[in-house]
Amino acid sequence: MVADVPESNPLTTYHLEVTFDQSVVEVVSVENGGFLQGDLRHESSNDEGNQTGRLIWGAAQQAEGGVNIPRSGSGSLIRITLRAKVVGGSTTFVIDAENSMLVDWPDAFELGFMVSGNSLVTTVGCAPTGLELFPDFVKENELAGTTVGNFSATDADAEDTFTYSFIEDASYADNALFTIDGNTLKTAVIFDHEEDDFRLIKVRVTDSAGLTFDKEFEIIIVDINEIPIIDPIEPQTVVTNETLTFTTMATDPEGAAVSWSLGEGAASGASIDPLTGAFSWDTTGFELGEYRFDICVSDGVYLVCETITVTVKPIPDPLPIKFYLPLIFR
Ligand SMILES: [Ca+2]
Ligand SMILES: [Ca+2]
Ligand SMILES: [Ca+2]
Ligand SMILES: [Ca+2]
Repeated sequence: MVADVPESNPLTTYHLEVTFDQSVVEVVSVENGGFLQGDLRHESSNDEGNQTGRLIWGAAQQAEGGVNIPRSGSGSLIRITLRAKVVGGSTTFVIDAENSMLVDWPDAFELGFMVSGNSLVTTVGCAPTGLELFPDFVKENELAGTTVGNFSATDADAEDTFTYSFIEDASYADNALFTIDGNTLKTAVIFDHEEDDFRLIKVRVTDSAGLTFDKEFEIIIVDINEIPIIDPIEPQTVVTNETLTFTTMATDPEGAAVSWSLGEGAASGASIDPLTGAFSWDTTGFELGEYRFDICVSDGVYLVCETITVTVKPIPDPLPIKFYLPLIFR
């Protein structure tokens, strides 16, 4: 509200009582407009005004010791910041002409308050201004349908409800790897951290009035230590009294260095190089037959074993000597 004060009757202080419909708007703050440089005296708080629909405020421009400093000219007396409580409502700020007054102390005088702009306030919905997801990560290897986190919107309209949806699917192919259930983001596939350590989605929040806010999210795919994978080992055959050798291979999904060992019950004389996976077994003194070995590999956390069979077979017979005799026909 502005004051327009004549030179002949300058202003020292004012008292303002104004009513509004507290079901339509609420008062966020009331500040000195600056025309009077003094203490803004409020006789009711914002909260009280919001409950009763009546604000009672005033200000006085005085020097130390209460000496009046009247001011003439024009300027803003008070700045009231409002927030809509309903969308599409309206209320008029009505100044109580009987109780409100402008004062050049000690003589009160009547002077009309003027409202800058329109004292009729109409409310409109505000678009959402923020969109958050918490948490925003999910572990790899979790089943499809696992909850990632919940969306929440920032919106000045206290009563609004929100819907969340994927947008720009063509540019955000990873949208298809998730679903939105209410305000919850869920997985639609099993993720592999080693394939991609994050996924990019774009989401829109739409408020009750159809106003929107869009935001891109990086969903972190959290690494889980997975077991090393041993390359398939074929069943082995060795001639008795000879030494069997072969080399095993394994890969760890995290790329960890692996170490090899033989499980319990391995035949004596058998060994495997912890670093290279080179297996060796001297079968001297062992009977013919089938032997089993557990070939094990560790990534430092998980130990994985594969059972292989080794057949010790006899020394093959020497090749038969063949004679070729001429056939004589008589
Ligand atoms: Ca809104
Ligand atoms: Ca993986
Ligand atoms: Ca992993
Ligand atoms: Ca691993």
